[in-house]
Amino acid sequence: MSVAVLGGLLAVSTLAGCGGDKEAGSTGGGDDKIVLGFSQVGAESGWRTANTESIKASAKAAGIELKFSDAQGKQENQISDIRGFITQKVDVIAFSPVVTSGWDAVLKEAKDANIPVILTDRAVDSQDTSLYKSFIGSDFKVEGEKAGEWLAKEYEGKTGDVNIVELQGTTGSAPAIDRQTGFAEKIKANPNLKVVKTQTGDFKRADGKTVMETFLQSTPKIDVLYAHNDDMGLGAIEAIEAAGKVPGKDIKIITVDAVRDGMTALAAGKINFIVECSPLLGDQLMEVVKKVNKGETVEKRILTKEGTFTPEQAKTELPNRKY
Ligand code: GYE
Repeated sequence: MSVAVLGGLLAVSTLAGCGGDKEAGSTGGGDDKIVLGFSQVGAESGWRTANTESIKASAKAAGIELKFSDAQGKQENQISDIRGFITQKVDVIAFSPVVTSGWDAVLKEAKDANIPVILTDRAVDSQDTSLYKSFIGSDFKVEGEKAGEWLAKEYEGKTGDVNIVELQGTTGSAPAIDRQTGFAEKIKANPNLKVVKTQTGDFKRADGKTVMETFLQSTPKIDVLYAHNDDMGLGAIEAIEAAGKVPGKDIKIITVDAVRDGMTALAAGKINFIVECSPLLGDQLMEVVKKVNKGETVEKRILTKEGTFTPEQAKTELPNRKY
């Protein structure tokens, strides 16, 4: 396996047979422009908004005609979007699967129609990986591990129970599954670190707030909140403050994404640690769209490069933040 840096993204090359079954410039909008059908999850978070903007801007810059649809968080909408793109004979289909399971039938329909599919952001659990050409996005398990490592270090050598509550992302989505697993693996060496409550907040700020309210009511001693994204963490902060507690002090907070609102709360000390997850996938997606449209072989897995931030680092980074 080779690893290369491509335009700020890491490409892990397994070169699974991707080319050949699609002719250059075939079908689509009737002129030379590539037509890309993109089915987006929805508009649930700041991350998603930045991701949508990135895809739209990059398509424009690349001269690709984008047919964009917003599935409003529903898998059935994504499936009908994809079927619509097949009927319209777009050149390439890309989508960010809301959940991991249940895609095989529609992906098979796209394959039978000879339309290449690219996954962006989130993974599917299909065993048949020939159903898509490439998967561009983050390693969510590593993100969970980074969150867990920070916490394990924070409580290293200390005694007493540490009660952790977890706000999970959308149930059944790749980031919710992997961020939970990676985190759990890294904290298990210290038996003091206990996840006492875990519940979905659907990656949304409003849900993060209401679920945190119930956590606060049912669990008198909460030491740590691990939220699978900034938005849920920000909603939870409102609930924590309303309960008369100080976020970042009475309750330590770890989130994932590092969008501007999250970084602002981190710089203010209301969040203690953020694991970065970049939504800027547009340019890389358009490069891969052009290649698969020509029938070229592409990297099967393209990994986003990302870091982590402490409050001090957030202060330095904030003026440069693009999303
Ligand atoms: O972390 C969250 C969004 O799939 C990586 O979805 C994405 C996640 C992101 O709603 O904010």
